[in-house]
Amino acid sequence: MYVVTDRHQTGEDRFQQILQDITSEPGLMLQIREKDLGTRELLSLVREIQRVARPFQVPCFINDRVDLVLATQTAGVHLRSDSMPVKEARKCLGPDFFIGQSVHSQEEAIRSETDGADFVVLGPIYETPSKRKYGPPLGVGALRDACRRCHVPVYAIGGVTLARVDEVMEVGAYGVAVISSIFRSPVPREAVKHYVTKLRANCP
Ligand code: TZP
Repeated sequence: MYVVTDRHQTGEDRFQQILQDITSEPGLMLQIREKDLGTRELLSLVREIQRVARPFQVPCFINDRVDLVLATQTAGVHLRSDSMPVKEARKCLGPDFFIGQSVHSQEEAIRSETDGADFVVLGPIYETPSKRKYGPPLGVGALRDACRRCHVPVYAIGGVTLARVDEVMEVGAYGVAVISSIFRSPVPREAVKHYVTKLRANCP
């Protein structure tokens, strides 16, 4: 379960509270995706999140910022499709950090894998207000094709809800990446718990 942060969906206070609540749930990875923060603000947010996430060994990924990954020694970087190329990021990070990448088509997913990404996040699979700029949803058919062709884990993102977990896992997704169904949930910790239970039930 890959939870992607968006403090704009909650407000600052609740955001911190949610992170504290969910990080103790097993089975979680976090992507810190606060793209509008300046370097120093982002650095202190990462350190704050590490403080709550480290005791539970939650792997944290920083969106786009290879430099901050090195500075804070988080698990790895999450590249956008227009970030520094995977190969360049690998040169900076070496073999000991993970590199994930957001992709928006099967072709991008395969390229990302060939370039050395450790996992890809494909979407939007479903319609989502969180991200309209990538156009219409790709649908589960595209997810199925990407999962068949990629060897690295493929996470489904975009409009994923608890009710859709079975469907995306059935077509071969390794897991799901979500924003609003956690950050807009009235009880985020319970929501994470339900996701993890459902994902585990779908594991071979
Ligand atoms: N990339 C593709 S869709 C998306 C991102 C970051 C937004 C996912 O948000 P939600 O609220 O889980 O649909």
